Amino acid sequence: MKLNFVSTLLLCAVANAGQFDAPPADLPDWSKTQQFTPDHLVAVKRLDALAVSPDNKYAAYTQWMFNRTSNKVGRNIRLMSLSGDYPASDLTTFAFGTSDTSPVWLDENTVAFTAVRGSPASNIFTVSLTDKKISQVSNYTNSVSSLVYSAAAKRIAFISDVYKGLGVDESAEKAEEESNLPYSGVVYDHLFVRHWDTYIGKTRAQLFTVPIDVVDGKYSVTGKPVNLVEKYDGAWGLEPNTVVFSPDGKNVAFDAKIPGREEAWSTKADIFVVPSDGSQAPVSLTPQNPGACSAPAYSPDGTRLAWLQMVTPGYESDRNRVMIYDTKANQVSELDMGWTYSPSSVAFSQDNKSLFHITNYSVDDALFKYDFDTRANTQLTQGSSVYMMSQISSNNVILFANSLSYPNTLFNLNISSKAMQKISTENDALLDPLYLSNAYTFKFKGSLDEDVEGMMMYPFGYDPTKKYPVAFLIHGGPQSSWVRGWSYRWNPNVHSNQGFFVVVINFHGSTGYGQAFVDSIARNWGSHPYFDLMKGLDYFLEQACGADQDRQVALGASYGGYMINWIHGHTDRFKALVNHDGTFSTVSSYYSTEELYFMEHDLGTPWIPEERAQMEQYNPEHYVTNWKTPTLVVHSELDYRLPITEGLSTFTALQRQGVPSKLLYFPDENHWVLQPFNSLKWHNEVIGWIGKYTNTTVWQLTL
Ligand SMILES: *[C@@H]1O[C@H](CO)[C@@H](O)[C@H](O)[C@H]1NC(C)=O
Ligand SMILES: *[C@@H]1O[C@H](CO)[C@@H](O)[C@H](O)[C@H]1NC(C)=O
Ligand SMILES: *[C@@H]1O[C@H](CO)[C@@H](O)[C@H](O)[C@H]1NC(C)=O
Ligand SMILES: *[C@@H]1O[C@H](CO)[C@@H](O)[C@H](O)[C@H]1NC(C)=O
Ligand SMILES: *[C@@H]1O[C@H](CO)[C@@H](O)[C@H](O)[C@H]1NC(C)=O
Ligand SMILES: CC(=O)N[C@H]1CO[C@H](CO)[C@@H](O)[C@@H]1O
Repeated sequence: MKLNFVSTLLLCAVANAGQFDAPPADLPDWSKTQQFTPDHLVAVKRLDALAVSPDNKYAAYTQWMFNRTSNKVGRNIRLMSLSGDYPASDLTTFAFGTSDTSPVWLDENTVAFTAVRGSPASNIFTVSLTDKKISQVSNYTNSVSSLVYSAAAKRIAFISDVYKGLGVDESAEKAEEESNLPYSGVVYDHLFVRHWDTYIGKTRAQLFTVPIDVVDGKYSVTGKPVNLVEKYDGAWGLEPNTVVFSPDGKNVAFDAKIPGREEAWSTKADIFVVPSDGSQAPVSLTPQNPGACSAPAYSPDGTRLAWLQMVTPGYESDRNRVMIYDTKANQVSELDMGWTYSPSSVAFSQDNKSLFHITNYSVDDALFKYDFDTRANTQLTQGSSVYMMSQISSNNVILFANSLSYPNTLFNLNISSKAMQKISTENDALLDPLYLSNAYTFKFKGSLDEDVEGMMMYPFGYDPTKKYPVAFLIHGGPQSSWVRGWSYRWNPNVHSNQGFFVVVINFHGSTGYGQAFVDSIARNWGSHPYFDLMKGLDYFLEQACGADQDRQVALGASYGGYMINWIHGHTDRFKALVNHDGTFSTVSSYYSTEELYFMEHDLGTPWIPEERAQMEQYNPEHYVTNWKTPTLVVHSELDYRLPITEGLSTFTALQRQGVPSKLLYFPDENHWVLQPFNSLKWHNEVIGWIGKYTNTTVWQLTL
């Protein structure tokens, strides 16, 4: 049976009267604008890891680059002066094949970072601002990462993968012994067997601190690393995530998932505090909370520790409440910000009087400032996704933001005027001449008679007298959102630049519209979202006479790939489909995925009869006999979230029924295609597929 409740025989409003007919004033002069292609996408310099100096005069950050000729990547550390014209230069020399990362300031003249640089593993190095001299500080044989420094503690914290009861170097020795065993079999007695893209071995990413001081004029480690979580009295293997020192340096706070037999179906993650010298076991501040806690942050005066807390057991997309712990009174209270949105990170202001937070809000990941006294919650940024921030003065914040039209870029935000001054320029020469739209938003009545938001982009060279094909992109998650943010994987501007209208819909389940909207997708994967998607696309077509209704294609990954299979069983409106790492069967994917809590919350547990019925109700596998639309399937071997068999099953159903189809397989990618050349290949096949079925000439990979 087909649920063809959405008409595909729509007519656009009277020509040139629709909301999306007249070219908006901010479209470029096409004769002076070039196409943004996947070649540009992989050439973008990726900026990350912002660290501001203790005197707020400099910012250090990492820069990643790809050399297409040698197929190599590299990463170095850049330095920007925050006074004057924001000049930036290399702090460590860039070289393809090397990676300097995790910059932290030890003092006003010294940045520590991790690198290999000829040492036996990834180690701690320093670079001096005055002479750019690089010194090796640690010489461990086991890699360290994620540096955090406290001048008050004179300790540097890092993460290293170690065996139970073994230290950093001892773990490298043990790993060497294990790799020389004459057999390869590994025994498991509980889940996880694998996670994301890795089989679980015998090591865990544990948190260490090591004393560090200036000896004979240079920074040296002055003791042995101490494992801060070794004394934890629960199941072995606590893996700290966000790590922060208390301002007095005495303690370290971190969030960590509770390890043990229930790991695969529990989301419980606690906030812990531990002495920074490891002299006592970590203590949980959230022992009774069954959900996930994250993102701890101390106030500069050390009187409070804030974090984010979900309360529903097993629900990874529950609302993040902001919790405030009074460190003296030893009391926790929830900060009621008067809404049901879900911040993803928090930071106290320098004067301890407000809390900055980054929150999905409509189509942005926006920076907000909550004032404790007035209880005002002020949105400071718009049109972008804020990624990292650091307050440098009472009225200024340095932040990384990205949007649909620019990748991660540094800005100086004036808090009172909310003006954002762009201060990094690494990608200007590459991107300035190109068509990069920040999209146009629209709203329509979707499922449950509620407002649903979407975004659209105009095709490159848009001429209102012509017709263009439509690329309909469907987000994954499903509890995430299309935002005005940059992506190296699903970048809508790639499609608009190939001559497509691009349409995206934040269907029920999307974040950024309050918690009830997020919650509504559970056990409803094929209903509200499908209705919203079809309704939103129809709305767009009514408003855009230039959109060719006979040349619509739909693409999606993960849940978006589930939805492609679901769409395929329920409508023939699309000329072609692209399913990347999508669910084939809600039942088989339960048994093969790693994070069972997600499946159990969203779809149910297959051996509980009424939940099985819900899983079956929205199982795309039931509708494969309806499949007729040419479909490209993309799946990767290291995808343990939705394993390769889901993609192979989809391809089997297509091939066995004679539906035009192709499989693009990556042996060395996970749920995401990350390697730049694989990204180029991905784009070649994906754009080639939708180009072929819409009679559109598109970009092709050239070697
Ligand atoms: C990229 O790699 C090629 C081949 O190894 C080399 O000739 C070229 O100089 C490299 N480009 C840069 C910018 O380093
Ligand atoms: C680091 O240790 C290696 C042996 O693992 C040694 O060969 C090397 O000289 C040491 N480097 C430094 C800078 O201490
Ligand atoms: C906030 O805390 C820091 C660190 O203790 C302190 O230097 C500063 O004076 C405090 N500011 C206010 C306004 O209390
Ligand atoms: C920030 O904005 C305010 C209000 O518009 C203005 O008075 C002030 O000069 C600005 N500060 C900076 C550093 O630009
Ligand atoms: C495909 O497009 C070309 C020009 O772009 C046109 O000449 C041709 O008729 C089109 N073919 C179909 C089947 O629409
Ligand atoms: C686009 C998007 O979904 N951004 C963020 C929304 O918030 C969650 C956490 O609540 C983040 O994980 C997402 O990256």
